[in-house]
Amino acid sequence: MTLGARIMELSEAAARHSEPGPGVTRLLGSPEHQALLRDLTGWMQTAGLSTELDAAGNLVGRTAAVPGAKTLIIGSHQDSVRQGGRYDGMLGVLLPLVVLEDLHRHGTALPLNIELVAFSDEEGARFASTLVGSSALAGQFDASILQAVDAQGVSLAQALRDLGSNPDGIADLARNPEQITGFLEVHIEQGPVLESLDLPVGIVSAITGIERHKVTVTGQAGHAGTTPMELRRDALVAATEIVRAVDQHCRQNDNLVGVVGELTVTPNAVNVIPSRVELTIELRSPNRDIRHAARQRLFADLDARLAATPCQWQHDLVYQQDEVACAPALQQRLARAIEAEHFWPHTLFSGAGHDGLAMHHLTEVGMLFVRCAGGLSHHPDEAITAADADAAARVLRRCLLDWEAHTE
Ligand code: HGY
Ligand code: MN
Ligand code: MN
Repeated sequence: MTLGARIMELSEAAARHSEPGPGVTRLLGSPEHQALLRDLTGWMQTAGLSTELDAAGNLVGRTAAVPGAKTLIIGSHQDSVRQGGRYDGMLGVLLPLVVLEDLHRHGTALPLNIELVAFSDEEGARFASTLVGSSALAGQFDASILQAVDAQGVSLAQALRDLGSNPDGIADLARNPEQITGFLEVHIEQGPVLESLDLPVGIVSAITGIERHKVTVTGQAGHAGTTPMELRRDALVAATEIVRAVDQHCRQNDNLVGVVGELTVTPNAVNVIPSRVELTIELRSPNRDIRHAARQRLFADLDARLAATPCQWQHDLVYQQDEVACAPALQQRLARAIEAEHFWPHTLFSGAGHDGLAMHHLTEVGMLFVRCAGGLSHHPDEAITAADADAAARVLRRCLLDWEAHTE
């Protein structure tokens, strides 16, 4: 079986651990997540790795210790968005796993220690969290988010305990930077560039900066039949000003993208004037100064627009992370391996966020992108080919085998 075929086989098996419905929905601490952990532990052990479920819900697979050698962390996230695809995250766990399994089967020892990490939660789809597992390893974990609760009132701490992790130990997970030589993540591109260039893989130059705001628009509920139009304080009508403004500001700026991704109407009844709308604004840019200036302009515009309505609005910045440049040394390692496997080493920007946004606080970050069909992601139809999975696996294997040869 080729490396690519094995990767597709495991991806298929992992994708079954999902809530019912289109695509893959596997949220932190869920029964689906618990079931995946059982399979993943077995697959890692088959690949010759010793396994450990850590206090933050990360599953860590370690190669046999090489005395005196540093550790390269390789990994990506186990969790998904709601009704997402099967490769976002999991490809970055299963592809390296298959490469290590192949090296183990051939009795090939590497000149450095490898930690294969399946991070517990990168998407933050269940709690107002993100990068939970990677921020723990990077010593950046904010313990206050353990109190965050999901829609059913279950806390993040409880979700970790449901996994079999003890969140009390998260602070001890921070790795010693002296012992880490880098962090490599393999991930689907989630965009159209590699497909447009007919390339199976690419090298990431930088990961986008991101900020997220929670917004509440307040109006007044009322009878949808008897309340005169001119007396209404319709929170949803006011909220549409926000949705439209975010889209307009981002369309006018080549270095800015944004979305209102979540929107909840209260009381959400066919014959009641909406009294309250809760929504999220997310802005992304390769440059923090551009993003900050854009935020200022947008929020000034929104103040004016909402002042012209009979409703009030408030907003809270709940998350921000500046862009992260990938390390030139790791980019060069990937480029040499790509050329050694007879592909063109194209470098591209990541508009998606990744665990490297946390891991860069610990060590140098490098990313290898894999072509995905139509650039589609966060969608049930997310797809890659076995041939591209095989190409990326050969590039990663080459990069690891040549590691010593290029250590300055
Ligand atoms: O939002 C992102 O870019 C990533 O999928 N968490
Ligand atoms: Mn994602
Ligand atoms: Mn991802």
